Amino acid sequence: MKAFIHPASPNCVAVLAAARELEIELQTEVVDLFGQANLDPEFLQINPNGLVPVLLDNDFVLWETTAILQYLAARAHPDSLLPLDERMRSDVTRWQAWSIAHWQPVLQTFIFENLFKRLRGLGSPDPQTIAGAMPRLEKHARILNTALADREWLCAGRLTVADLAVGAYLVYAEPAAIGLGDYPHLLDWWSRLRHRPAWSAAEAHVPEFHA
Ligand SMILES: N[C@@H](CCC(=O)N[C@@H](CS)C(=O)NCC(=O)O)C(=O)O
Repeated sequence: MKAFIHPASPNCVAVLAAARELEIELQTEVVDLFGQANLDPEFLQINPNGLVPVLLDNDFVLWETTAILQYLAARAHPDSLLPLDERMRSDVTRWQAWSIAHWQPVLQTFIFENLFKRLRGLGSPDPQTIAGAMPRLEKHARILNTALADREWLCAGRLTVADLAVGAYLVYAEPAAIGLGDYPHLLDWWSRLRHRPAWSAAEAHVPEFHA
């Protein structure tokens, strides 16, 4: 299988970590997002959204990280990162959906304001945007922290693609100054996740940005 990726992409970190956890040999091709190669007509044929990651399994083209993570898991080792049990699998899907709907958008706000604006010379963070996003960050960090209070992993008593999906954007928590000190269970879980060899290897290619 092959994946179109970019090393700075949190979603790609999740996909690369999943492949390593599942011992899938994934050939990778970097799409130069900074040079807008994702908008080239050839790439738009592969993903009309012009986004990475994209997975290719022979003639099957799959975009959207949620789908890619589930596909890799189901293909490689059924009942590992994606449980077969219907309730457990739905719980995994629930956290992936929650991540897309609530968690990633609020983290993206902080990443854009506190990190990418600086990197791209777009000016200082907008205090009103940050203040407006803070209640959403607190609400969702609290939900995640509470869910993790009595367990090591989000679902099924083991690592699943839910952890990979929810963890993805935290690769930028520090350089984007996303304060998570009030959420000890969340931080313990994040530390467990990022210290797994598969995750560390996937994250190793993320450029180092400093706060
Ligand atoms: N919903 C998509 C989002 C993918 C996405 O936002 N990819 C980013 C990198 S993490 C990207 O390709 N950005 C390029 C751009 O916005 O031009 C998914 O979950 O795969």
